[in-house]
Formats: sequence, C-alpha cells, structure tokens
Amino acid sequence: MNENENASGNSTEEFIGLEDFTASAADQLGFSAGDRVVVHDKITADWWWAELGGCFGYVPSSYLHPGPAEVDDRWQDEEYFGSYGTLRLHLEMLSDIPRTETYRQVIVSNSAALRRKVVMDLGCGTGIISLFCGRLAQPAAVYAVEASSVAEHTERLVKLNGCQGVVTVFRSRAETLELPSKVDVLVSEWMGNCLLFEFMVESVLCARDCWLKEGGMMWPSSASLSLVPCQAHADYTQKMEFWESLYGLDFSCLQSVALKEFFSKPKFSHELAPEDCLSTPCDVITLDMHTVQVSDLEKLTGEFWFSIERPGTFHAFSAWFVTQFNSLDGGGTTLELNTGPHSEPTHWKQTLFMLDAPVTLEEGDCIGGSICLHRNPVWRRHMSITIEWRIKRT
Ligand code: J7C
Repeated sequence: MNENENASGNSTEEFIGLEDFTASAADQLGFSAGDRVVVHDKITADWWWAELGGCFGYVPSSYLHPGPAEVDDRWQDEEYFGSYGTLRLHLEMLSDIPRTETYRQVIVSNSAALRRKVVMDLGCGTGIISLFCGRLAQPAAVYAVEASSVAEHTERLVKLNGCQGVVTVFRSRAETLELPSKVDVLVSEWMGNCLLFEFMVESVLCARDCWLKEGGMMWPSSASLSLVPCQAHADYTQKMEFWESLYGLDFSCLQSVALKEFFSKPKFSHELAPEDCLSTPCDVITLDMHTVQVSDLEKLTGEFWFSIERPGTFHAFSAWFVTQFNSLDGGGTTLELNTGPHSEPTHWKQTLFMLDAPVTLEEGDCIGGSICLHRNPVWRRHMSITIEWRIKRT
C-alpha cells in the first residue's frame, strides 16, 4: 500500500480501480478500471472520499483494490496450476472429442510438412498433442511444456507410448522456459471461456516471442470471438419471473435484486440451442496469433450489426470462440475449431450475457453496437465485458 500525506497532514492511500465506476451524483467521483485513485478519508465502510487527477468525490470502496504492489499473486498461480495438477480438468478436456480431434486432425493433415520440424506444445497437460505429433508425424523434436505437476505423469505417458526418442517434457512455466533450440511450430490449446478468461494466451505470446523461429507457425493461427442476440426463456423464467408471485404472495420487489445477483455476471457453460439464435452470428474480435501483442490484450473492442432473422424475445447476447489452424505448407486447407451452437458441443459450451429486460423483436429489426473486453488490472486472469447496443425497428 502506498501511504502518503495530504495537505492537511492526514495520511492518504493509493488504490486501484477494479471496475469502471460511473458517478451518479454530483459528489461522486467516476473512474475506470486500472485508474490509481488516492483515498483521503474512509468515511464509511462503503464510501470513501477520494481524488483522481485533481478531482475529488465519493467512491465505492468495493470497486477499489490496494495498489498492485500489495497483491502477492496477481496470476493466482498456486490455485491455477494446482487445479491442473489433478486429473479432473484433463479428463474434461480429453473427453471433449471435437476439441481433441481438431488438434489430431491438424497434426495428421500436416504430417508431411512436420517432418524434421521442431515443435513446442505449450501447456501440454497429459501430452496428448505431443503424442499425436510423435506418433502421427516425424518431427525432429517435440518440446512438451507444462508447469503443473501433471507433467510427472506426462513423462510416463511419453514412455508408455514409445515417444521418448522424440518428445521431451519440460516442467516449466512458459515465462521461465529454457529450451535447447528455437521451434518451427508452436501449438497450444490455451483457449478459455469467452476465448480469453485465464489469459493463458499471454504465456503463449511470451513463448512465441522468445522461442518461435522467424516465419514459424502458430497453431491456432487465429482466434475469433463470435456474438449473437438470442432467446433464453428458461434462464429468464427460473431467475426473474420466479419472483413475480410465490405461494399466493407478491415477491416482485426482489426482481431488481435478482437482476443484480444473477444477471450482472456472464453465465458460463450455457447450452445455446441454434433455434434460440435470433440472427446470424457476428465475429466481433479476431486475434492474429502471429502478430497480436500482450499489450493489445488490455482492452479489446469490436463492433456488431445484427439483422433479426427470426422473430422472438431478445433476452441475451451469447458468445463463443472459433480458432483457425493454417496449413504448414501454405497450400493445404485451414482447419477450424468452432465452439458455437451450430457446431458439435464442446466442454466450453457458450457464454450468456442476460439483458436487464427482455425485448420483443420482429424480423428485419436491427441491433447495432459494440463490445469491450477490459482485462482486470489486478487479477490478470480475469476481465470484464461491456456490451452496448441500440435497436433499430423496421
Ligand atoms: N506455462 C506452462 N504451462 C501452462 C502455462 C504456462 N504459463 N499456463 C497454463 N499452462 C498449462 C496448465 O497447467 C494446463 O495443463 C494447461 O496449460 C491449460 C489449458 N487451459 C486451457 N484453457 N486450454
């Protein structure tokens, strides 16, 4: 914590904005996530008197965090790598057939071009992609990099499957990795919910910058976030309409509380039915994995324009990701892993962002707007997502 003194000799403390706060009264001070706010007086537990850029006002204490220097583990690595040290998540990932098959297909369809190449499999887990490389292609070497303790099992799996001559396991975090040589191909399955949660992509970009040869290949080569306006009748009924009347009593005053509690955060693992999509999806953000920089990840924005093709109730936006794998020899086909509602279900499912109130839409109505993914300045594996939109009726 950064303690100082203000003009009247009282001590001040510097905090960091965790989320954007919009002032709703003249005596409040608005700030953005990441702003350094100087707190002069902790008036109550909830509201503090603070300063930003020479302006003063009340700020909600729950939106602030002691400066980043105060936080030991902004990456929450102990918990993160701890959870990948047991089999539970690996079971979930390996059971996901579209996911695992796509990577297998990428190796198979590039097997000729992989001959004598050096490959890095970053965040290899149990080593499935490395084993595909070792068994289905003839690379010069595969560096299987894994930071969690599952790497001990990966070593055994490599031997058990006769790949010890070609696959070497490095139990290391990507950021502190030491390899015998640079690599021709960097393959990784790094995608999280809404593409970016976990922000493992930062580790992939660090490894790319240190270890990928000039002109080397990234798999996936690009990754996009898709969005669609949709119906979500069941979620709306179970969490909002529920409060209208209970056992003959009026509970409707709890609807605003329910809105805040259930709908202010995205719902992961939503299974969006194709018939609940009100429009054709739109790619709102695309990362070119060869060129995107870590600093670009702080704030990603995209725009959308949907034309309603199916009349219905607009309850929510839903998001998912699509990744592309370019062919190594340039001439072959680009393979794709699509986690959307029109493809085979994956363990990522879709993400749901509920609106405050549903809107009835007719065919031909349009929804235009923008999305902003704002990386949390303190908790580096997290982000907040803001969607702004307007409806244009026919
Ligand atoms: N260095 C090495 N391994 C990592 C790193 C890193 N910086 N970050 C994540 N992993 C591993 C993690 O232990 C797990 O086995 C896998 O990569 C995560 C896959 N997560 C995902 N969302 N696809």
